[in-house]
Amino acid sequence: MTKLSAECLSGLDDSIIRPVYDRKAIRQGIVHIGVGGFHRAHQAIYTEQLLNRGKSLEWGICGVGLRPEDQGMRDALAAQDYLYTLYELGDGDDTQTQVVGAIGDFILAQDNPQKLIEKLSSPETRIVSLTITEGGYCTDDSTGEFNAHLPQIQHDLQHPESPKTVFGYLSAALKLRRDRGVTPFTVMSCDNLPHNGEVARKALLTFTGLQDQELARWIDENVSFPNAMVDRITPMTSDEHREQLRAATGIEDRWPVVAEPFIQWVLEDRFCNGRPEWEEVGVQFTDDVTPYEDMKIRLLNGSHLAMTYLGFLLGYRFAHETMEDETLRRYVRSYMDLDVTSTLSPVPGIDLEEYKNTLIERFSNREICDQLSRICSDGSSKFPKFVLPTLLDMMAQGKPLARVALIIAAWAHYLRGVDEKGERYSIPDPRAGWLQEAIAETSNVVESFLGLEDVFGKTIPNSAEFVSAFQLQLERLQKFGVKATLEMTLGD
Ligand code: CS2
Repeated sequence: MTKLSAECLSGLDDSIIRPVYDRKAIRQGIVHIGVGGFHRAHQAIYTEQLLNRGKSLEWGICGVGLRPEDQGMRDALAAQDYLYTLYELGDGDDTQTQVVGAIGDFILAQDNPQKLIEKLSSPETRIVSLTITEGGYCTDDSTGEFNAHLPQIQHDLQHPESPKTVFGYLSAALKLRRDRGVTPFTVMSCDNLPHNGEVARKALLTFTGLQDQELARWIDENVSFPNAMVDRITPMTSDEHREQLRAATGIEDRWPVVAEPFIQWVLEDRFCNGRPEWEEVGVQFTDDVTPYEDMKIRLLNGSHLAMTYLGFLLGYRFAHETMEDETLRRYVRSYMDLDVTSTLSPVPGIDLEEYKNTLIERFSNREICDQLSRICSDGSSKFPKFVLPTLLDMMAQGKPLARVALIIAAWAHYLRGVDEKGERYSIPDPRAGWLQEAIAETSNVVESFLGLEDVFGKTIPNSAEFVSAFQLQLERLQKFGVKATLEMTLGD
């Protein structure tokens, strides 16, 4: 067994890809906030590929954790010279192991907020990228407005020298850059939100404007916020994954990342302070990412929600199990074909039929063991981005709503916290209490649940057609269970 470290690299098996560049010579042009599995399987890999070609040597990555929980990742990476293993698992013979060196350092904000502000202000830092989850942008889904009243935002407005949120840090660093005459960095969101760059921009400008209007104006004029579509299915790393990696390769890695072979990134080319030559390693640059992000978020992330709550209620715990269930698989495919597709504009260079076939194959990947609990998490933030835009378009088109209503009814049913096998589970959502209170209103659950305005907005609960479709599906689930409801829905 080999504990992963810089020293052990040369002794690894020849089949394992590893950094072939001098890590000490790399400068850190990118600071990435939110180093989870996804960043390490996606942006860091594109960047690593460039470094391995001897290119973009000024674009190494410094990881940042803003939350106390990020200490685990920092400690794991620090103990192994910030190296980690990407364990790529496909259903065929496309397994690949790669030790990645692109992340060269990691700052845990709570250790020293000032150090982080200085790092972000350094002229060497030219891109600040983010994976802070869909909910991390503190934006009200029903209005699109920044939620300035949140306690952590209020804290940052009152204590600009020791912030807690991403907006406090970005704002403090950009102020220093402006005052010192340093070119600002690009803010690059890599989260699954429609117009993620635009959302990041609006949040940062609103936050900053509450402190310093002139700084907000300067940011507006000088900082760029490219929109991006990002894609790679990345399960949570489990102990089984760690063990599997160890058994197959001899590498003992405290926190490897497992991912499918598929990877995609479509990115707007708007960088105010330069960027790596990512186009050389497969990133597609475009002027307008909208058709790509609509396609990806509505078809992939939306279908994930379509399969996950129903699958979990049936007692499945992994994505591939839901695809092995004929009825569920047919339901997911018909949601894609009959509901989502008509809401999409043509996507340059992409054949949607083929795209959807590939999605079903990707969801069926048995090797990565993608957890439904991961996909079920944070429903209150995911629905407004992944499913409700499709529903609103379908309502406007006068389409039948039974299939899409079932996704939402399944979520409501799942929130009771017990599956059809009688197994109890907790709800992985920061707003779990609030959601569960709404579905506990047994006298009028439809009204109380769809009345959650932060999630559903105003138009959806006011549609008599949708409300009755939702009510019917919820009643079916309660009376007849998931299987029969699916059969009835497919026959509707
Ligand atoms: C998933 C995504 O969290 C979710 O609900 O749909 O994490 C998904 O796996 C990625 O967006 C794939 O790119």
